[in-house]
Amino acid sequence: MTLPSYGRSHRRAYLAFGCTSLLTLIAATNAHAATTPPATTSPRGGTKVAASALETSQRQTRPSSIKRIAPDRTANQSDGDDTPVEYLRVQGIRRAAIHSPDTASLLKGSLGYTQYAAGGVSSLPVLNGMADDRVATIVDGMRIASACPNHMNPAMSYIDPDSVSSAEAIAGVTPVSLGGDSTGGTVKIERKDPLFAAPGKILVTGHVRGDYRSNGGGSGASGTVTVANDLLSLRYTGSYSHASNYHTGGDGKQVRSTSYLSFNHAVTAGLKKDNHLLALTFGQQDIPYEGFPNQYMDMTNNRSTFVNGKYRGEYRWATLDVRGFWQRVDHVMNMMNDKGGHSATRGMPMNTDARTAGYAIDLTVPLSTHHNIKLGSSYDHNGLNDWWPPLVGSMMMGPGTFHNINNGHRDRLGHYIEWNAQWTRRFSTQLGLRSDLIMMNTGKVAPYSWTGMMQMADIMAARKFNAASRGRTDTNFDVTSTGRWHIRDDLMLEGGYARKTRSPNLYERYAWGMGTMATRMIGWFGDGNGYVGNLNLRPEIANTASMTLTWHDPKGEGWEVRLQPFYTYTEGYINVVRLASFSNGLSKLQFVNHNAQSYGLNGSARYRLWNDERFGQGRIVTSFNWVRGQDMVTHSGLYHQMPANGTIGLRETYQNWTGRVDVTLVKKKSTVDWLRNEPRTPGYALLGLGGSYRWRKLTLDASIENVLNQKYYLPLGGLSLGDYRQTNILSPLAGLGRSFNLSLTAAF
Ligand SMILES: [Cu+2]
Repeated sequence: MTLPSYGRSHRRAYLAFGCTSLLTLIAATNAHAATTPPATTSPRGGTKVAASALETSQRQTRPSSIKRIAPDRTANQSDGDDTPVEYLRVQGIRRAAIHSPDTASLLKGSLGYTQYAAGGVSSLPVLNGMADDRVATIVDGMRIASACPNHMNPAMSYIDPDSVSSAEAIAGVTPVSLGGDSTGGTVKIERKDPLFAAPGKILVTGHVRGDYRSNGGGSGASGTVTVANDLLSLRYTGSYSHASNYHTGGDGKQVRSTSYLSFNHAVTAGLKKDNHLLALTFGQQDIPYEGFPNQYMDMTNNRSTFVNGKYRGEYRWATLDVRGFWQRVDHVMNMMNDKGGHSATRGMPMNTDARTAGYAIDLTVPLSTHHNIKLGSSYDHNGLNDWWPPLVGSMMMGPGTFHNINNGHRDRLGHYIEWNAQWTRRFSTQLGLRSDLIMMNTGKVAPYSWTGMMQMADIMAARKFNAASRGRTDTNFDVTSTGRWHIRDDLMLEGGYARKTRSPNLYERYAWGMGTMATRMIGWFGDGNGYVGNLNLRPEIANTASMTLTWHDPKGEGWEVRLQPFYTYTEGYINVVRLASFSNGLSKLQFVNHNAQSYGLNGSARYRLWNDERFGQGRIVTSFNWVRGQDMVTHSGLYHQMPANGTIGLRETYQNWTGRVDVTLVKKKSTVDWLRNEPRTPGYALLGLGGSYRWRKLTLDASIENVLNQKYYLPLGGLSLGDYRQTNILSPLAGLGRSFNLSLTAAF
């Protein structure tokens, strides 16, 4: 459901296609600035949450002041734009109202989007019930796979929210240009582009921000500074965030293994000449520790270094985007104190290192005023080693090293062609074809010992695995076809079909251990079960039909109602079968292909209540999501399906003040995946209050989360394994109790 909005001129028409976020770059190349459509133009059906309004700042040559943008919609947003601008947006700075240091939380409120709990800065995306690897997560052009058997370091954990210029989640029927090798949709996060000064001037700009959250004593700080002339730009961005364990509502119990500490640094150099822009970012992230409340392990160190380059050129006949990147991740897991701690003889060391490198080339060629073609080629190499050093004196974990993935790699070569056509002023179509070649292999593995009686299950499994042929090549084809019809001035219908394919990840194919302990170390589901890979897995193919009906105020921004039903039939959905039961009632599971279906309905509505001089502007905003998923073989519910839920919010803007009241309602989770022993969780309602005040270049935001201090359990949170270790009680993971949050931002 993602057709671009069309501008009025030819120039606009073709520029608006597809690559929305990159429009910020064109804006920076002044030759075409005058004809550039608004950067906030967003593909329909997806929801783009602009974490900042940098786009606007780039069109101005003096981006140093904080400026309020009309809260409903910016005046220059195009007719069909669907961006729900629910909070005050501040230039170049993340929305003051977002207090979470987790980038995945920027997408909250997008149609069909939820996230499931992991570490404090590492939650995982879910779109229309499709989670994690099923969602193509592209961070600043980099498609990064989690380098961990528990997916502790997913793509969005590598960028802090303050560095983000736009975050976009598009469920289901996504354009082929936005990534193959996924079935659930795309999450696209863009880093802020370099800023340049007006000719003959020097620009020095930036901001600092401080954050405090009372629950868990969370704190954070971030800052950025840019020095630029009209040709060169240099920017440094740094951030840190920290929290201790948080407490639940009600009885205020501590939720163990929820503390973390994280540091991010990035330097971006930009070069702009005429219609060409080059940006090079070098960054490093350090997470010295991060607890995972629903895993047996914690992250005891994660260090990532990356280089990411992008070039955008505007030519008479086409627009060219080229990206290249390299990333190295060194990841260490063990048990933090809540889980018993670690030393030379205690805990369980597990190491992973990954190297990712890739490129992406996109070429947009206008054929006529009403047609354009987009062509693309991309390649990612992902190399992975996963080994578990021995524990001194342990019979179970020694005397050798356990090689879980030995020199594994997963390479992806993708090509696509996308045709956009504007048939009449009110009707446009998009047709896309894509092929992805996925090549995977891994070397021979080894258990802790080839002779120990305690490791017999793993010894047998390793022998079998080493004897098997392990190289796999998948040839995947995707198709997307969508249409968008503006039936009347106040009514728009978009609809389409997509066939999307995802190949298994390295662990789904190559996790080979069969011993209880080894299998429990595998799994990114937070469910406490053990997982075994399957060399015979096929790619899963999702067929999705979806439409979006938008009924909106024909003249202005007074109101809008959107409804989005969808249906997906997945051939060979990668699900599980039970191999055995553990003594605590949890299961040893193996990945298998089963057909599955999911369907649901997303909706949102907003209405302007008042808009005048005396009372400012007041609005009511609501959203609703419902999804069901079923395994057609076992007839179990699919895992990680959020129960019906909705939000109702009230927003008030008066001069420099904004206020907000939010109620979140979540129904009890009664449809569960019994194969994975998914817990049922009761329904709940949460109240949130917040307000911001702007004074010159300062913005202060204060809010209270979970005002009534309700105790509730996260429907997608899995089991509270950090607590289990101490209490021997298996319970669902509880959510955050009341928290007073404060942030102060100063721009210069
Ligand atoms: Cu890990």
